[in-house]
Amino acid sequence: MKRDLVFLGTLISLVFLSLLRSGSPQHLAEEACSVQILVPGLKGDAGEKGEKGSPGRPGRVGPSGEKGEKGEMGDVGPPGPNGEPGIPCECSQLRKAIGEMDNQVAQLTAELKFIKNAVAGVRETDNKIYLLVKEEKRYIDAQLYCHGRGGNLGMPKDEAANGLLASYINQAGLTRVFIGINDLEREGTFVYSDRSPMQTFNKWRNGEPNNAYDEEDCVEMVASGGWNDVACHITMYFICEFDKENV
Ligand SMILES: [Ca+2]
Ligand SMILES: [Ca+2]
Repeated sequence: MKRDLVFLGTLISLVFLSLLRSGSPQHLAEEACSVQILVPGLKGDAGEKGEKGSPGRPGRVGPSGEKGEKGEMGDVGPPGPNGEPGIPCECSQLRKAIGEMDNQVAQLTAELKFIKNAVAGVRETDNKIYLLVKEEKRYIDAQLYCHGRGGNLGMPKDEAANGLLASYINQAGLTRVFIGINDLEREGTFVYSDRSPMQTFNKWRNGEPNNAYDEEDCVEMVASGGWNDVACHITMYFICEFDKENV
């Protein structure tokens, strides 16, 4: 192919030379330029395919889309996991405080009841105050109750005191109450609850004290003012007495 081209080029050169020799010098010069311009070389064969180019730059960001409509509310989600366990509190102090307050409330309630009883009506002599307590208690608890308030179970040591207690019981509509007499320490030897011995004065009912069932070591007064020994573990109302000088 190249050889053919060289041949063709040589042939064209020869044609030019023959034309130059046959024309005027000026004409020849113009002819030479014209030929060179007007006659391009033959088209060459297509070259080999080039290598793939580098990727182009990314395009511009497009405009924002239109705002969509608000969707409907979703369903309620499932419950979350359990939280971590709390820190244990120092409860022992609180429990102790609450326990103490409970005790105080109980104590105040008892005091209030005592005062209400007292306001409801006491009996008094020149040197004594008697209080009928309308709470059923065993002898020992009744004695503790009176002691706790600075007194004793009622101890009728003469006719006047005994009569006063009897009327107190009657006016309250009661039939019996504990009074402060017992033979707990020595069977058959009755003493007052302040440990003072029995004197000649007594109001034993007929046939009493009989220590029935071998268990009667405490004493009740009945509405008539008479005394009877009874079991200490039974419960009934009772009368407290207080020395005025101690109140
Ligand atoms: Ca007895
Ligand atoms: Ca008896």
